[in-house]
Amino acid sequence: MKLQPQENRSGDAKIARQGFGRVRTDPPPPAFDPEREREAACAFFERFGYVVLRACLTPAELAQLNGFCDRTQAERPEAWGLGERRKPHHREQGLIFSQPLLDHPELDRYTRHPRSFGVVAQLLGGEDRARFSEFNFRETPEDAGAGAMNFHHDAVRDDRLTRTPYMPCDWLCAIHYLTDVEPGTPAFCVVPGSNRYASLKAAFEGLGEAYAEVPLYGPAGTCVLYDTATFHTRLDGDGRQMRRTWHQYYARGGWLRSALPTTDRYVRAPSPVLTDWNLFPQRLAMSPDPATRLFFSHWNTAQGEWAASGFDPEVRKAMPRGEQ
Ligand SMILES: O=C(O)CCC(=O)C(=O)O
Ligand SMILES: [Fe+2]
Repeated sequence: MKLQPQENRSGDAKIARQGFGRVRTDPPPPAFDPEREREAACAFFERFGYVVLRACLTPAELAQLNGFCDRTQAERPEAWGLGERRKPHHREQGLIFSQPLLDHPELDRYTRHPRSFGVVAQLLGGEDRARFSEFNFRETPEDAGAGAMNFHHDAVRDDRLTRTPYMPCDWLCAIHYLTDVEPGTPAFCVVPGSNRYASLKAAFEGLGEAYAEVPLYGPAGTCVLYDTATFHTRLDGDGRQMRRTWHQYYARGGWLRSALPTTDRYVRAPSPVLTDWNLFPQRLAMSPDPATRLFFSHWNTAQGEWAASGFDPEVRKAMPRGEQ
């Protein structure tokens, strides 16, 4: 599997393959203990739009998740895009297993993981305000080459640029490293404070001296939380070494008072759905436990139709990533 290199459109292609080439590794960003240093971790996230959390998976959990990836790559290669036909959503990503929760209840306990979930919930306005959006595993395999992924933000709401207060954010993503991430491997990389800007170029100009592209290194088990509005990329390593990750997106639930420059009578609705294809399995969407049902309550229209069919496997199969 080789990555298809992208053209540097977000930054300046004359000076760098990714972004503006202002990579800063010194000093490394702090890594917080999510339980003992929860307040400091949240304060850091509020200031910079991301935070690194230390030792969020035990060796046993890392063994379970890596074992899951190894096993499913062997038993269901098409689920990872390893089969004959690579699907469009696999092309620039490396390998991705898009919807492992659908068929694997042994993963349920990770969706509100006790190490990171306290910080996640606080950043979204409280335990009763955190909602599930998406869960997947990814791998940049050995010898994949350089992908030169562009700096980008994930889903955003326009009001982020003007609303007061800014927090809680609309969505946040937790990336757990399942393998060690260090110079030479691909690394998740952020531009701190860039969530207040509409483009990477605007962040480069607006942040001035503070503009930096910061690769986040850490051993397997490290968790990175980022506001989906923060500019980020997968910074290439040496093109030979691999990296495996678990990505989970959360959304903000409930209604919230806020202000815009034009009105102080603004109310933020629950975050819209993150994708139009992501499905939640019946056992979670229709859980007898009210807190679990609320956590899995952000349904898109595909989910609504699937639920209306009584979670018919044929309906699921007809959806673009229903089986892979
Ligand atoms: O894998 C990474 O390090 C970044 C991935 C990413 O930004 C994305 O898929 O949206
Ligand atoms: Fe992204």
